[in-house]
Amino acid sequence: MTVTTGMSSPRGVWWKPAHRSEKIWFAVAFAWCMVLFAMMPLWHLRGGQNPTGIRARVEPADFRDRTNEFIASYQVDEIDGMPVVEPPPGSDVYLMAMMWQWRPILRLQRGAEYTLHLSSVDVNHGFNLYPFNVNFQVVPGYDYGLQITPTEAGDFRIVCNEFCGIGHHLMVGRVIVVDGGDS
Ligand SMILES: [Cu+2]
Repeated sequence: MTVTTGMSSPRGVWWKPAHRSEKIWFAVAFAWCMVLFAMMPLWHLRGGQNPTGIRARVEPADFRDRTNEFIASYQVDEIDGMPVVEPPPGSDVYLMAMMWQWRPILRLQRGAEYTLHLSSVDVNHGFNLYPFNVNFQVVPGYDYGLQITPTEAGDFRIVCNEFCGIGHHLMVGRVIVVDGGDS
Protein backbone atom coordinates (compact mmCIF):
# COMPACT_ATOMS: atom_id res chain seq x y z
CA MET A 1 0.00 0.00 0.00
CA THR A 2 1.36 3.35 -1.00
CA VAL A 3 0.93 6.34 1.16
CA THR A 4 0.09 9.54 -0.70
CA THR A 5 1.16 12.75 0.91
CA GLY A 6 0.92 16.34 -0.20
CA MET A 7 4.51 16.12 -1.35
CA SER A 8 3.83 13.72 -4.23
CA SER A 9 1.16 13.66 -6.96
CA PRO A 10 -1.72 11.18 -6.62
CA ARG A 11 -1.46 8.20 -8.91
CA GLY A 12 -3.40 7.82 -12.16
CA VAL A 13 -5.35 10.38 -14.15
CA TRP A 14 -6.83 12.61 -11.49
CA TRP A 15 -7.37 15.79 -13.46
CA LYS A 16 -9.74 16.14 -16.39
CA PRO A 17 -11.22 19.30 -17.91
CA ALA A 18 -14.58 20.15 -16.38
CA HIS A 19 -17.65 18.63 -17.97
CA ARG A 20 -19.92 20.95 -19.97
CA SER A 21 -22.69 20.82 -17.38
CA GLU A 22 -20.22 21.72 -14.65
CA LYS A 23 -19.03 24.71 -16.66
CA ILE A 24 -22.62 25.86 -17.13
CA TRP A 25 -23.28 25.44 -13.43
CA PHE A 26 -20.20 27.44 -12.61
CA ALA A 27 -21.20 30.24 -15.01
CA VAL A 28 -24.70 30.41 -13.54
CA ALA A 29 -23.36 30.47 -9.97
CA PHE A 30 -20.87 33.18 -10.83
CA ALA A 31 -23.49 35.31 -12.57
CA TRP A 32 -25.75 34.98 -9.52
CA CYS A 33 -22.89 36.04 -7.24
CA MET A 34 -22.49 39.17 -9.35
CA VAL A 35 -26.23 39.91 -9.14
CA LEU A 36 -26.16 39.64 -5.33
CA PHE A 37 -23.01 41.73 -5.21
CA ALA A 38 -24.63 44.46 -7.31
CA MET A 39 -27.76 44.37 -5.15
CA MET A 40 -25.87 45.63 -2.09
CA PRO A 41 -25.18 49.16 -3.38
CA LEU A 42 -28.31 49.15 -5.55
CA TRP A 43 -30.61 48.29 -2.66
CA HIS A 44 -28.93 50.85 -0.47
CA LEU A 45 -29.85 53.55 -2.98
CA ARG A 46 -33.20 52.27 -4.25
CA GLY A 47 -34.54 50.05 -1.49
CA GLY A 48 -36.59 52.69 0.33
CA GLN A 49 -35.42 51.46 3.73
CA ASN A 50 -33.10 54.36 4.47
CA PRO A 51 -34.25 56.84 7.08
CA THR A 52 -35.75 60.02 5.72
CA GLY A 53 -34.91 63.41 7.16
CA ILE A 54 -32.13 64.35 9.49
CA ARG A 55 -29.96 62.59 12.00
CA ALA A 56 -28.12 64.57 14.61
CA ARG A 57 -26.28 64.02 17.86
CA VAL A 58 -28.25 64.84 20.95
CA GLU A 59 -27.55 64.52 24.65
CA PRO A 60 -30.19 62.25 26.24
CA ALA A 61 -30.92 64.94 28.86
CA ASP A 62 -31.54 67.50 26.08
CA PHE A 63 -33.84 65.15 24.25
CA ARG A 64 -35.77 64.58 27.46
CA ASP A 65 -36.11 68.37 27.87
CA ARG A 66 -37.34 68.79 24.29
CA THR A 67 -39.86 65.99 24.73
CA ASN A 68 -41.15 67.52 27.97
CA GLU A 69 -41.43 70.90 26.29
CA PHE A 70 -43.31 69.28 23.40
CA ILE A 71 -45.69 67.59 25.85
CA ALA A 72 -46.24 70.84 27.77
CA SER A 73 -47.05 72.70 24.53
CA TYR A 74 -49.56 70.34 22.96
CA GLN A 75 -50.96 68.04 25.65
CA VAL A 76 -54.73 67.49 25.25
CA ASP A 77 -55.46 64.53 27.48
CA GLU A 78 -54.04 61.85 29.73
CA ILE A 79 -54.54 58.09 29.64
CA ASP A 80 -53.36 56.03 32.64
CA GLY A 81 -50.95 58.75 33.64
CA MET A 82 -49.45 59.03 30.18
CA PRO A 83 -49.91 62.39 28.44
CA VAL A 84 -51.76 62.42 25.13
CA VAL A 85 -50.28 65.01 22.80
CA GLU A 86 -51.82 66.43 19.65
CA PRO A 87 -49.33 68.55 17.74
CA PRO A 88 -50.44 70.70 14.78
CA PRO A 89 -49.86 69.27 11.27
CA GLY A 90 -46.41 70.02 9.91
CA SER A 91 -44.83 70.31 13.33
CA ASP A 92 -41.96 68.55 15.02
CA VAL A 93 -43.13 65.59 17.06
CA TYR A 94 -41.07 64.07 19.86
CA LEU A 95 -41.20 60.48 20.96
CA MET A 96 -38.90 59.38 23.73
CA ALA A 97 -37.96 55.76 24.30
CA MET A 98 -36.93 54.71 27.77
CA MET A 99 -37.01 51.64 29.96
CA TRP A 100 -39.89 50.73 29.58
CA GLN A 101 -42.17 53.14 27.88
CA TRP A 102 -42.71 55.27 24.80
CA ARG A 103 -43.46 58.81 25.89
CA PRO A 104 -45.94 60.41 25.15
CA ILE A 105 -49.06 59.02 23.43
CA LEU A 106 -49.29 60.78 20.05
CA ARG A 107 -52.47 61.88 18.38
CA LEU A 108 -51.85 62.68 14.73
CA GLN A 109 -54.00 63.62 11.77
CA ARG A 110 -54.32 61.34 8.82
CA GLY A 111 -52.72 62.78 5.68
CA ALA A 112 -50.73 65.44 7.54
CA GLU A 113 -46.98 65.52 7.45
CA TYR A 114 -44.86 65.55 10.59
CA THR A 115 -41.22 65.35 11.52
CA LEU A 116 -41.02 62.55 14.04
CA HIS A 117 -38.02 62.89 16.36
CA LEU A 118 -37.05 59.59 17.86
CA SER A 119 -34.42 58.98 20.45
CA SER A 120 -33.72 56.95 23.53
CA VAL A 121 -32.60 58.31 26.87
CA ASP A 122 -31.06 55.09 28.13
CA VAL A 123 -30.35 51.98 26.05
CA ASN A 124 -31.09 50.83 22.50
CA HIS A 125 -34.76 50.35 21.76
CA GLY A 126 -36.57 49.27 18.62
CA PHE A 127 -39.48 51.23 17.19
CA ASN A 128 -41.99 48.88 15.59
CA LEU A 129 -45.31 50.36 14.57
CA TYR A 130 -47.74 47.47 14.89
CA PRO A 131 -49.28 46.08 12.69
CA PHE A 132 -47.26 47.79 9.94
CA ASN A 133 -43.85 46.83 8.70
CA VAL A 134 -42.19 49.89 10.17
CA ASN A 135 -39.05 49.15 12.11
CA PHE A 136 -36.45 51.55 13.35
CA GLN A 137 -33.50 51.36 15.70
CA VAL A 138 -33.73 53.99 18.40
CA VAL A 139 -30.24 54.70 19.64
CA PRO A 140 -29.37 56.92 22.59
CA GLY A 141 -27.34 59.97 21.62
CA TYR A 142 -28.96 60.32 18.20
CA ASP A 143 -32.00 62.32 17.20
CA TYR A 144 -33.66 60.84 14.14
CA GLY A 145 -36.02 63.26 12.46
CA LEU A 146 -38.17 61.07 10.24
CA GLN A 147 -40.59 62.57 7.72
CA ILE A 148 -43.86 60.77 8.29
CA THR A 149 -47.39 61.04 6.94
CA PRO A 150 -49.97 58.78 8.59
CA THR A 151 -52.02 57.17 5.85
CA GLU A 152 -54.51 55.24 7.95
CA ALA A 153 -56.71 56.26 10.83
CA GLY A 154 -56.75 54.04 13.89
CA ASP A 155 -55.36 53.32 17.31
CA PHE A 156 -51.95 51.77 16.83
CA ARG A 157 -49.35 50.32 19.14
CA ILE A 158 -45.63 50.85 19.20
CA VAL A 159 -43.84 47.69 20.21
CA CYS A 160 -40.24 47.69 21.34
CA ASN A 161 -38.46 45.10 19.23
CA GLU A 162 -35.01 45.45 20.74
CA PHE A 163 -34.56 43.55 23.97
CA CYS A 164 -34.01 46.24 26.60
CA GLY A 165 -34.22 44.52 29.95
CA ILE A 166 -36.64 42.94 32.39
CA GLY A 167 -39.61 45.13 31.40
CA HIS A 168 -39.05 44.89 27.65
CA HIS A 169 -42.33 43.09 27.00
CA LEU A 170 -44.25 45.88 28.75
CA MET A 171 -42.80 48.59 26.54
CA VAL A 172 -45.82 49.35 24.40
CA GLY A 173 -46.56 52.85 23.15
CA ARG A 174 -49.52 54.29 21.36
CA VAL A 175 -50.21 56.38 18.26
CA ILE A 176 -53.75 57.47 17.57
CA VAL A 177 -54.39 58.63 14.03
CA VAL A 178 -57.60 60.59 13.54
CA ASP A 179 -59.25 61.75 10.37
CA GLY A 180 -58.43 65.38 9.82
CA GLY A 181 -61.10 67.92 10.73
CA ASP A 182 -62.94 70.13 8.24
CA SER A 183 -59.71 71.96 7.36
CU1 LIG B 1 -37.23 48.87 24.69
